[in-house]
Amino acid sequence: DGDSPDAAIITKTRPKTQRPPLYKVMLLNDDYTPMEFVVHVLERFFGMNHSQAFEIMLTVHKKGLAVVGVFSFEVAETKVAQVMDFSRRHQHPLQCTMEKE
Ligand code: TYC
Repeated sequence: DGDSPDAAIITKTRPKTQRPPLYKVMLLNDDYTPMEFVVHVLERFFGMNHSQAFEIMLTVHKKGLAVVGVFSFEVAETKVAQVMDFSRRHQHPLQCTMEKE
């Protein structure tokens, strides 16, 4: 009789896409690690070319820290361990940490 509106109810769902959490890997500044060593670390473990690596190293030097890459948990953890191990073996105090994005 016209008193129940028959407008279609939109029930289409938009399932939440599950993305794995990402982790920022950061390098911290210190007063002792040589600039060239940091540049080398960025080239070796983060696949940067020399000028990218130099630029990021200077950002860390001036700002105190910088994000050097964003990775899955496992990859981030490996990068941090590699940088920490490499720095320690060369007796530099360079610190590398990760943080959930
Ligand atoms: N501050 C260091 C120096 O003057 C250079 C440096 C840059 C150290 C970046 C650590 O993550 C770092 N020799």
